[in-house]
Amino acid sequence: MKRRDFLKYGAAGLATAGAGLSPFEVLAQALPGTAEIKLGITDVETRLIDGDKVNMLAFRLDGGAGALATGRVPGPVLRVKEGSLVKIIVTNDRQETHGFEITGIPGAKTEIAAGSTATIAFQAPMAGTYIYHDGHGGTPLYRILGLHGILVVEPLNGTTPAGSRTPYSLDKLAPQSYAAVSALFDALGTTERFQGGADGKWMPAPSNAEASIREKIWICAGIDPKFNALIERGKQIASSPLTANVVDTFVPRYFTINNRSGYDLHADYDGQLPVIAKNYIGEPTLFRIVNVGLAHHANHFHGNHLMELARVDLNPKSTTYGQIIVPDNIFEVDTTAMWPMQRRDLLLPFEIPPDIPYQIPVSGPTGSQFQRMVNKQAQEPFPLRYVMHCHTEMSQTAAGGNYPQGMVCHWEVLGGLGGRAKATG
Ligand SMILES: [Cu+2]
Repeated sequence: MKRRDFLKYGAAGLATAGAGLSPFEVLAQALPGTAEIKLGITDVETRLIDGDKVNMLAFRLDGGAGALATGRVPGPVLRVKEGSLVKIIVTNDRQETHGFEITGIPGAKTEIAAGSTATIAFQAPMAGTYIYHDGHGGTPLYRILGLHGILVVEPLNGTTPAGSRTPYSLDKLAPQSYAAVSALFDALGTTERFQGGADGKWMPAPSNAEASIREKIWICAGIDPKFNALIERGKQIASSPLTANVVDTFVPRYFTINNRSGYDLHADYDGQLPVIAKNYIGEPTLFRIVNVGLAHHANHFHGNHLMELARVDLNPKSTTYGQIIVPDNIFEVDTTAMWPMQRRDLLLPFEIPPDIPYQIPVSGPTGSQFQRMVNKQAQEPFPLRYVMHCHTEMSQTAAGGNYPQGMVCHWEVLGGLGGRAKATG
């Protein structure tokens, strides 16, 4: 780490630096853990939904496998523990200067000259969802060309007194938010609405995985090919009237989630960041959704309401501007507003969809009752597929107007309550 970077990071509380130890090592000794991540900035070719190909800028992960090693849009999902010391080393393979910063973590920002390497170090803040991206020159140019990804900060103490896992450090939340989050996650698996017992609890993704069946990452964006045409391998992106005024000249013709549109989202292939949630009733699933594009989106999930767990305060006049807000009143929503650079965590409960009729009398915990979608007793054939589409109508299109090929996909109920045990047992 450059000394300059360390000073930028802030040396408060580090006055006791021991002889022979770098500031990084001293800080590392005082924290619960360290993480060192090596990224590269490169370019890749991407095939769009209509078969057209465009060049994109991409992050690659040193030590990653497959597409992550050579470069992928979005960049690798990085997972670190709250409070740990994180060191990110970025090598710029390109011919122009790039930047690297993490939205929501002040000071986590650097510049990387063509062909060189730079490092940022920071203490991982409050658990939640963060965006890393290239905001070089204060424009979104390189971000929309592909240089974006998610940093997930995992909680140090995310377990409620009753033993339910949550995505947040409960002791860092205000008392009302603590109560609301614990009440929801404790209710999972234990009530008539949220059934499933121990299997009905939320489970975080493993720390060494980008995502999991119970934790999805969705990165919303848009592509305007006239900007992608500026990228040539081995050549510098030249300044032009286009690059000088990105926001006014960017006209998205493709709308993407994890860099794919429409039909290309119906299944996940090797090397892609998974999109589609496929679970059984009683298997709540967390969605970390961000918008790195320049258009507003309003993602609507059919079939279940989602519990809105966290968002970023985007009001510049607010005292909590830029911070993650875990509300003290968790709203149920079916459509979630995603302004540019918004980040939201939402829980899709995988509860019995309300459009499935009550039919089968069973004896339940409170005596005889009607229960729907018990495994193998469903009134509907599985899998049930429910639409997810963006209510900003324009963004359901791709290739300049093909509907429905933009920000449109689905989520899937594989089977009824207890179905996974039966399917695997
Ligand atoms: Cu809708």
